[in-house]
Order: sequence, then structure tokens, then C-alpha cells
Amino acid sequence: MDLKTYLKQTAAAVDLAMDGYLPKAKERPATMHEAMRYVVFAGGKRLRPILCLAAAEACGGDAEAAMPAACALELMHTYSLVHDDLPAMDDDDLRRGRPTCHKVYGEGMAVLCGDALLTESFLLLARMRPMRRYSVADYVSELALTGSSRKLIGGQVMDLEGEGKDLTKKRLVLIHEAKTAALLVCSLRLGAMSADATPRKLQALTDFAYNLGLAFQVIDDILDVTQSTEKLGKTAGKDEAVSKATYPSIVGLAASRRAAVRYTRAAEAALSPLGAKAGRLRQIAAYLLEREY
Ligand code: GRG
Repeated sequence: MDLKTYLKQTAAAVDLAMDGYLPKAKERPATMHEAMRYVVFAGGKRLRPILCLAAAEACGGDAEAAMPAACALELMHTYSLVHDDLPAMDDDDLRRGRPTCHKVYGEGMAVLCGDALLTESFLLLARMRPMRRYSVADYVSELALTGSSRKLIGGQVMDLEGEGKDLTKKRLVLIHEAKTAALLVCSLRLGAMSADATPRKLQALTDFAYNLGLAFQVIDDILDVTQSTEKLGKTAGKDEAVSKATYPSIVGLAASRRAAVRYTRAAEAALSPLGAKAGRLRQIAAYLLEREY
């Protein structure tokens, strides 16, 4: 199957699974369940679940075992976007091509919607099958650590504190590690763990995801400068408008592009212990380097 078809089919399978897992829109409190579905089914790329499923495949596992984790990752990611868009954070009106959650449902509902998605992600992980090497507690710890103040929330704190300041590249990489790479690392690790991966394969996928995550955020920063709001489905030029230090603002566009290529090459190199089984992951890394949104 070619990559485009694979990405489309896998995203559709993830959507179907999330549709089954999430409370129905009419279930009480209907406003909340409607809001959760509004933000989740707004057309994101489903990159984190796709990476999770591809990691399971690379380790000889199957999609069915990895699916609750794949969906949990998308729910945690969507929560972070809903909260990131709030007036108290990035204050954005547009996400995934639609008005943001607080614009449609109000700020209070948007806060609760994010909280509900985050909580739901752990409920899903509790449905995972334990493997010989990994327990359900291992899956839960993995996601909890990623969502904690050590990673995702810590990244957001550094991001907020950095607004309007000149940051060093070193500081920016720290922010990118925490706010973006950590959830990608978690995606690959949960997929690998669902397939009972050996410690060597788990480490290889961790290294792959770390570098892929850094490449992904550098490209995100580049696209913020070079693409239109229509193409991105979120407000373009936002970083400059709020004086946020980004890769292009520190080293320029050309050097940013070179950094993204370097990180992608490092990601690909990390896959060598997985041999041909990691073919799909190699394709995804190359595709993300060329993405336009
Ligand atoms: C705890 C209050 C609170 C907030 C959490 C973690 C967090 C806030 C915010 C981070 C949000 C963020 C914008 C991170 C950057 C990662 C990134 C590039 C997200 C966009 O991911 P895509 O392009 O989005 O995969 P789609 O819409 O395709 O899923």
C-alpha cells in the first residue's frame, strides 16, 4: 500500500475507534460530549496514533492491541490543543480549520472539554492488554509522565514564560523536547510496548521519535512563517505576532530547514536495529519533512 493510502486508511480506522470509545453526543451532559466530539473530529492529521500503530507494526504487533493507546494519544494531544488555544494561553480563534472550542462553547466548557479528553485518555489506556514485558501500569505511567509538568505542561510553561524574550537555541530545543517531542516519543513507545518490544527496539524507537519530534516542531515553526491560515487550518504568523522565539526567528529559515533535515536523518538512522520492518516509519519521517500543513 502506498503511503498516502496508508495514512488515510489508518486515520479512518483511528476515527472509527475513537467514535466507538467516546461518549455519544446525546449522552448527558450532551453539551460536553458534543464539544469533545467537535474538537476531536475536526480533521487533525492523526499523526500520533499513526506513529503508535506503525511502531507496533515495526515490532511485529498488531493494530487491534495498539488501538486504545493510539486513541488515548490523540485525545491527550487534542486536549493540549484545546487548552493551548484558550485566551489565557495562545488565545486563538481557529484550529483544524474551525472556530476553536472556547469560541463555540465558551471558555468554561473549553477548559472542561480539555480536562475530559485528558481523563478519557487514561480510561482508554486502562483497556490495554498487559504483555509479557509491560503491564497496564507501565502504559499508564508512560502517558502520565508525558502529560505531566516534567514534559507537556513543562513545555507549555517554558513557552509562556519565553514570550517576548530572546531565547537561546538551547532553551528553544528544551521547549521543543517537552512540548512536542515528548508526545511523539510516548506514541512510538506505547505502540512498541503493545507489541512487547525488546528493550533494544524500544530504545531505537525512542531515539527515532525524539529526533522526529524535534524535526516536526522546527517544520511547524517554518510553516507558521511560510504558509497561509487556510492551508494550516490555524492562524498563520502567530509566533511573530506574539513575539515567540522560534527556530526561524533565531537562526533564519534556511538554517531551520537544514536543522529539520538533520533531525530527520538522525531519526532515520536510529531505526537501523529494526531493519526492513521499520519501512513505514522511514516513509513517514520523509513525508513529514516535506509536509505543507
Ligand atoms: C495543561 C493548560 C495546559 C495546556 C496543555 C501541552 C500544551 C498545553 C500545549 C502544547 C500545544 C502545542 C501547540 C504543542 C505544539 C505541538 C504541535 C506542533 C501541535 C500541532 O500538531 P499537529 O500539526 O496538529 O499534529 P493536528 O491538528 O494535525 O493534530
